[in-house]
Amino acid sequence: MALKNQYLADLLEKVKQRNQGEPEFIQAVTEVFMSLEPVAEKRPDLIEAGVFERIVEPERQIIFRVPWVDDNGVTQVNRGFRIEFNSAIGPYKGGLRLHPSVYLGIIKFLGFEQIFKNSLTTLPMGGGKGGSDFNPKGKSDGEVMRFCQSFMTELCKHIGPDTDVPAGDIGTGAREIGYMFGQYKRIRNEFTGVLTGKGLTFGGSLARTEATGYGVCYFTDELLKANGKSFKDQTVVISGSGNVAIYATQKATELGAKVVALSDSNGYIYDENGIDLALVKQLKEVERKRIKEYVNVHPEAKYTEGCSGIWTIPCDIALPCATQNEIDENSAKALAENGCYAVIEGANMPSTPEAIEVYFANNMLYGPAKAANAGGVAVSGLEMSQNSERLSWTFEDVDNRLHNIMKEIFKSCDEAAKEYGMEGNYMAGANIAGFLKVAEAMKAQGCV
Ligand code: NDP
Ligand code: 2IT
Repeated sequence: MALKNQYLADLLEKVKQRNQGEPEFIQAVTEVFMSLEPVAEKRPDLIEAGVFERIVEPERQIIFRVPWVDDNGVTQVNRGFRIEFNSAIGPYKGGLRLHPSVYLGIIKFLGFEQIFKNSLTTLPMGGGKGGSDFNPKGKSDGEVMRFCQSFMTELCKHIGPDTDVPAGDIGTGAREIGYMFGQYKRIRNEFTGVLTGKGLTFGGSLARTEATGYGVCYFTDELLKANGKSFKDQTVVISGSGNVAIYATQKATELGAKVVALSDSNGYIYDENGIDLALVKQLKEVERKRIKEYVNVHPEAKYTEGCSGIWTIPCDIALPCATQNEIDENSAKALAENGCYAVIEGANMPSTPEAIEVYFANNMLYGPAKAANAGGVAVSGLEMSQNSERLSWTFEDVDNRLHNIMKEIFKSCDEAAKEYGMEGNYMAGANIAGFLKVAEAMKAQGCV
């Protein structure tokens, strides 16, 4: 599909020229521009103010060396990133990804998506993202700590509670955030809410751990209800078995669905009786083991090597919660052929553009990541509020606020899609609603 709006088509060409070798970033910008065509037609003032040009260029990109010593006394060197993409509506906010596949293009796509996601949350947060090509898998706690300390030794010069507030993402959980917080506090001599996803004994928010997965299900629930359906008695396939997948499984089950599959980067399990989540939590959160260990306890379940086969399991609803581009055209076709009618994204950009075309061609319900998975960063925003007032709210209070935010996000996507003549296209709705708030702020603040 090509852009029809000449202004956006020319600008996309420039973006491609300027960001060569970063296909994930180009993919994210292309999708947003496709949705923004009617906005560009209707709002020449935003073109005049240079908003489109400015929004695709990060405000600041920080790339740094992260040296650390492994358990054998050998020096290792990783590359650290923090992309401070857009601060029009609040301090930069977004997670830190620790995964060997991390390079500039991944962090830029994530940072770009974060601008619109954070805008949709209704909270005052700009867009940022960071991380490193460090692989925490197979490392000792000591190695992870030394890496995190070295990473923060540089990062602490650039962040702060009113400037830039990182959090978790793939490979960065409570352990890593704890080590990073400790190092920030030590170097800056400040106890502040500079990171979110902190431990509950040092400023973390109740329900942050659950927030992204729960939020995905609250959003899905709204989307299903608006289309005359519900989670009740539906068969659900969820990819991944990390933070987002685990709590999406929990909430989908609470809402009456049966989750039959989970995966990791090696393979997937299929349990027709419904996933035993207590076991998955033990394997993944406590023991840091592979998902295939599940069948040792449940021999009636089946483990298959390789990730993409999970999308051939018949289901009503699919919630991709692992990583980018995990559903390609063929996987999307397999989902459609086997009766799946809704795909709602827990991971960031898990569907390729071709997969999204398959969803639309088959009239499937499609909930885009930047709306559906915004619950994590929304509760991060609530953690910042609690840190500012030096109070902590109850689980119920945070969870209720999260639920209301997810309802609001669905409403904004739905209404923006309708207003721009694309009813039911929540991808366009999310992009338009997320963009407009940031665009108005950028215009009002002048050419900065
Ligand atoms: P975790 O590190 O907790 O879990 C990631 C899961 O995805 C693991 O099961 C992992 O398997 C799998 N995975 C990661 N990379 C790949 C890959 N290249 N191929 C196949 N499987 C892979 O991360 P989260 O659950 O936090 O994040 C999952 C997704 O959700 C990401 O896209 C993230 O950006 C997004 N997200 C996270 C939020 C949060 O609050 N944590 C908020 C919003 C979005 P393995 O263990 O084998 O690597
Ligand atoms: O992709 C995301 O929204 C996150 N990884 C969460 C970011 C945050 O600041 O909580």
